[in-house]
Amino acid sequence: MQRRLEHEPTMTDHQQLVEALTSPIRIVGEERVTVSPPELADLPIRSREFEIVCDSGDRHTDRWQGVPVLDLLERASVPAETTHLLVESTDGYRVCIDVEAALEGLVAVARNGEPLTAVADYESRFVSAGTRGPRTAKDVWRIEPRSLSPGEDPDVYERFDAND
Ligand SMILES: Nc1nc2c(c(=O)[nH]1)N[C@H]1C(S)=C(S)[C@@H](COP(=O)(O)O)O[C@H]1N2
Ligand SMILES: [Mo]
Repeated sequence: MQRRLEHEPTMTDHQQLVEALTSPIRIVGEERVTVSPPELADLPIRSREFEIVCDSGDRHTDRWQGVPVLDLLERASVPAETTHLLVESTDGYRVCIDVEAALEGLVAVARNGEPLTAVADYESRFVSAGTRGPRTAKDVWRIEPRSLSPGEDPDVYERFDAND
């Protein structure tokens, strides 16, 4: 199946993006599913612009290309009461993101049309609107919907000390 990334004249072909993905992504919803690299390659790739807020307060707007988080979650039946997503990286890094923001996000494999493997030392990155830089987890391997009670602090589910 031939697909195209919208609005990205510099985008290298889809095949190159897909071949860059070596690691499956596990989705732990009501069902547990593992989406293998070939299955990831069969999901639509979308191009979306996000503003990422750095720790320093700087803001960067880039156009990211990747697999919509929603498309991944739909494979695993996400409970209606979900409030947050735990997004875990292969290095043990873990972030806890408000589900409303996360569902509009991508597991990106390219930035501004350039495959991440070509411009960085990671192959995927979780990105969503307004997400602070430290919460854009690289090399995503697991996504788990969680239902936090009102007033519960999402930060306690996170692990930032994996490395930087
Ligand atoms: N898996 C993983 N993702 C990560 C990190 C990490 O250590 N591991 N560091 C985070 C932090 S603290 C920042 S500021 C950004 C850095 O992104 P950059 O390399 O594009 O500057 O990635 C974030 N994503
Ligand atoms: Mo950071």
